[in-house]
Amino acid sequence: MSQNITLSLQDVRDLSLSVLTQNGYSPQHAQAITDVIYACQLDDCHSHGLFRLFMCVETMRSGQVDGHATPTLTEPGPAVVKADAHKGISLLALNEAMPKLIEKAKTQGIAALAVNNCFHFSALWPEVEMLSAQGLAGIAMVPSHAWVAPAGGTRGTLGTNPLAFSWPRLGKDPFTFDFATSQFARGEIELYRRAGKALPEGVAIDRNGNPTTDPTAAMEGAMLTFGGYKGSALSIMIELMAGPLIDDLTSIESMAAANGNAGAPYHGEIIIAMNPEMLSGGKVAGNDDRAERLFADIIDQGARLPSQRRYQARSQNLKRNAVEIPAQLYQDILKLKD
Ligand code: NDP
Ligand code: PYC
Repeated sequence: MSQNITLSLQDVRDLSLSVLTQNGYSPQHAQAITDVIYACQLDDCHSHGLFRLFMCVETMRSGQVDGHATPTLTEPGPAVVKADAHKGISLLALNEAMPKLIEKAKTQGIAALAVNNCFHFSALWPEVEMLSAQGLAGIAMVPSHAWVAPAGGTRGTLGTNPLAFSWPRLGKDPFTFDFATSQFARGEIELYRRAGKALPEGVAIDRNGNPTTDPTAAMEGAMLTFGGYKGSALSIMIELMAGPLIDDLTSIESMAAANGNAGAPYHGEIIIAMNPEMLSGGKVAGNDDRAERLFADIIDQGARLPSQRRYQARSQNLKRNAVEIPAQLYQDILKLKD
C-alpha cells in the first residue's frame, strides 16, 4: 500500500516553482503554471496537480517548449481574441488574453479566445471558472495526442480531448464540469500504472485491439471514448473546434509534431465566453432563479452536481492548510531538481 505524506499549501507552491525554474521556465511562466498546479492539488485533482510537473519537465528536457516565450495578442474581430503562445506553455498566454475575452463577452454578448502554438498539460476548469467568476458562462476545449480510438475503431486517432463548462451562481460555487471525452484521462491511467492497479473494464484496448485492464498495455494500445459513439462524436467536434477552426493542430498532427518525444501535446485551445445578461435580454443578471431551480431539483433527489467533490476537497484542504500526496510521488518530484 502506498503511503501518503502531508505538504503545506505553501510547500506545494514552493515545490512547483522551484522545479519549474530549475528546469528552464522563466519566473512568469513558472508562476502561471504553478497557479494552476496549485489550484488542482488544492482541489484533490491528482491527475493534473503536482503530478503534471513531470510532463512540464519532460517537455523542457526534450527541447520542445520555449520556457521564456513571450505571448502576443491580436484582435481579428470585435468578438475574437487570438493569443499566440509562441511555443510556450498555454497558461501565460491564456492569462494575458483573459481580460480581453471577458471585456469582449461583456460588451458583445459572446466572444471567443483562440490560444495558438501552445504546449498544453493542464485541467480546463481553472479557465472556465475565471469566466464564471466574472458572471459569464464559459466553455473550453483542447485536443491532445492521438491516444484514443473512435467508437468502432482500433487505433488512436482522437485526443483525450477535455470539455469544460462553467455557469456563474451568485454567492455560490459555480456549476462547473470538466472531463476528458475518453473514459479516463491519460493522467489517470498513468496514476493507475504508478500505483500498480488494474484499470476497470471498458477503458482501453491493447495494441492488437483486444480489451485490456493493464495500464501499460492501454498506453501502448488505445484508450476508448466515454459513452461510445456519443463521446466519440463530441471528441471529433473538439478536434475540429480547437484545431482547424482556429488554425491549429489536431491530435494526430500534435503527436506527429512531437516526433516521439515525451511531454505535453502541442496544439491550440478554444474558449468561448457568454454573457447571460445580454443573451437573456436582461432577464438573467448574475443569478437565475430558473437555473437554481434546476440545480435544486438535481440535489433534492440525492444526486450531486459536478465539481461538488472538488469544492469540498478545497474547503477541507484550506482549513487544514495542507494536502496529501503519495510519498513516492513526492520523492520522484524532488528528483526533477537533480
Ligand atoms: P473526472 O472523471 O474525474 O471528472 C469529470 C467531471 O465529472 C468533474 O467535473 C467531476 O466533478 C464530475 N463528476 C465525477 N463524478 C460525478 C458524479 N458522481 N456526479 C456528478 N458529477 C461527477 O475527470 P477526467 O478524469 O475525465 O478529467 C480529469 C481532468 O483531466 C480534467 O480536469 C481535464 O481537464 C483534465 N484533462 C486534461 C487534458 C489536456 O489535454 N490538457 C486531457 C484530458 C483531461 P468532481 O471533480 O467534483 O468529482
Ligand atoms: O490526462 O489526458 C490527459 C492529458 C493530456 C494532456 C494533458 N493531460
